[in-house]
Amino acid sequence: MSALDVSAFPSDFAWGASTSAYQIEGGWNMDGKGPSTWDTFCHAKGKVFEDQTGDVACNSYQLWEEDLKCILQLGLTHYRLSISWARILPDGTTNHVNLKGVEYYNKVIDNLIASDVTPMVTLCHFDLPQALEDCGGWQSTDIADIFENYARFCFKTFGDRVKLWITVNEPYVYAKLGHEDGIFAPGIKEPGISAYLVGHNMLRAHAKSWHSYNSDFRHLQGGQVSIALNSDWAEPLDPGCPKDVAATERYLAFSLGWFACPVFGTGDYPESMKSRIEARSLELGYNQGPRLPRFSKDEPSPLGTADFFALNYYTSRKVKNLNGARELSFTGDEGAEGVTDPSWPISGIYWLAVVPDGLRKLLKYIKDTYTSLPIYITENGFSQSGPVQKEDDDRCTFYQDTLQEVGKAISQEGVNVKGYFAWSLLDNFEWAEGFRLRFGLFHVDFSTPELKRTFYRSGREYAAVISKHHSQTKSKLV
Ligand code: PNW
Repeated sequence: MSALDVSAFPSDFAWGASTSAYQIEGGWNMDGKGPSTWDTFCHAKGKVFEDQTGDVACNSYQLWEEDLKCILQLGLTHYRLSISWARILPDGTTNHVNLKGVEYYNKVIDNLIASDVTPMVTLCHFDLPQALEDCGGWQSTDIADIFENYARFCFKTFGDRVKLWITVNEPYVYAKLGHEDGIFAPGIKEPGISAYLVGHNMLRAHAKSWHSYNSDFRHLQGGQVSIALNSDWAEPLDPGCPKDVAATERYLAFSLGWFACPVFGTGDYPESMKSRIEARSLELGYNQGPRLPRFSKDEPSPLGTADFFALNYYTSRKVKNLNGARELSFTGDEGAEGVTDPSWPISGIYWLAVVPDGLRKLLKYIKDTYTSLPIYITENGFSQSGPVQKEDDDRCTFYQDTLQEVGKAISQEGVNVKGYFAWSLLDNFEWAEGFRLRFGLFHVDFSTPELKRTFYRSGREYAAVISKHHSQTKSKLV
């Protein structure tokens, strides 16, 4: 990454790395933690690669000090972590607080701040308390108020020190992979129905929490709250084919637009989503009410409920029109299929085509379509599978090319990018793929109980980028 021109990045640019609780913490039943949907999902056989689990993962619950060393070696200005909801509220409600869990996050947050690292904290990164799943989980209307209570508890407990909050991570992924495809926890397969309901309740939960923060905490704490949205960049497979062009618009509407339009656009779902889903319900004779729920006038609107845009970007797609699906399904409603371009290298896993300039295009699209608010890239990364390569030149090239595109988005497209968080600080439990995919800037040796962390070359080079930017900024000040 030494060739990277860092002059495009503003002096207060946030250089970060991200993790999530279930993927790194382990200690799945330690010190009073309640189980989450991912504990349940992994303990059922046949769901995850080789039936691996996050029971121990990187054991960050006990080895936090080792993670902190990694953060300091990288010279990060920011670190994004998530709170395990069931670690602090074992049954998901504030009826019972697990003080040991609260102590753990107090230690993490205090250590970060003492080291001059700004924490960004996600409240729910896929791991819903199982007790809440047992009452309908994200499909239940009540979840929005329960989440709001949890969010208020976190604002009250940690908000004196945490100033950057993400309510929900990637509602698209948890809704679609968890309730349409059934390949993520909670493993529900109800195509064309549940994902829309789950997404809706996540938006309601997010909006209520933002409003709570805005009215009761902002004046005291002065922080910011957002929701992390994942999106591919998409272009028509055949730009000369109007059907592919329209399918591409739908592809973006059904992923980014699903959540960005209510929060940053019109306050409602994208028109194409509403009309397609309604038309297909009619066509397929579905008459049990609207599949895409409507926002109630009696609740706070989702519009404007974000203080910055949080984007998780991994890959891009060429999109072609898809028609004729005769069964209810999200993809049938979407009427679009994303494919990879043969010229794009694949990183570790089939879906992860490496397309750095897609990030620049997506950033510009967000600015032009949704908002001029600052954007944090809250996740972006490159995975390895197969034999470990500590000298991970491919990943180094990936980060250099991607950061170059972020720099161009700032200097050439005028996008207000405030920060970049690499996924991930450490190799960790990559959901249904288990430990076979490695996204870390630090390698973790999962074969020994010490779970030793050691630098990948990409980690060392990322540290050099941060320090180069830092010294350039300092010399400008002199
Ligand atoms: C994101 N897919 O999830 C998550 O926020 C991280 O927890 C995760 O480790 C990271 O991306 C890398 O995968 C995704 O299958 C998980 O398309 C799976 C998919 C997309 C995003």
